[in-house]
Amino acid sequence: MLATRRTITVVFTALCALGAVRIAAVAGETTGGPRIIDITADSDNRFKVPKQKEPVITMKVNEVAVLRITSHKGGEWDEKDSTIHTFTITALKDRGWNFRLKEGTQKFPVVAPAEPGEYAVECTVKCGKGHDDMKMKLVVTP
Ligand SMILES: [Cu+2]
Repeated sequence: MLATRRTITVVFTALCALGAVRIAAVAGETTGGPRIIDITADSDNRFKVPKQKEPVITMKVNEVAVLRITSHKGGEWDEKDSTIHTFTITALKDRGWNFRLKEGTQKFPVVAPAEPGEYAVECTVKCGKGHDDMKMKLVVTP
């Protein structure tokens, strides 16, 4: 009888611990974790950022964030791997800032550079009319 009660207590404690872990995990998704930055690479061959007249994103030096880029086909795309646009910062290419975009939404973890300043973003896939002007800016603040 005593043994049974102890077993029940152990099982109950274990279930409580599992519950606590799950709650922590859910809370982490909503409050913790890196900031998500939304960008659209649109079918009119322009970058768009919500609430921005000109497409600009701002990060702090060394900030870790996730770019969530939603892309739509323009008039042309790269037939080889069906890349429809790219999000490319030439100055930061060797640090991973060069993403080949496919139709739909993709997430890319990024780290802002240590040097504050303005960085030009461009699309390097010939995506049709407007391609030459398919540009936006990353502003890195101290
Ligand atoms: Cu383009």
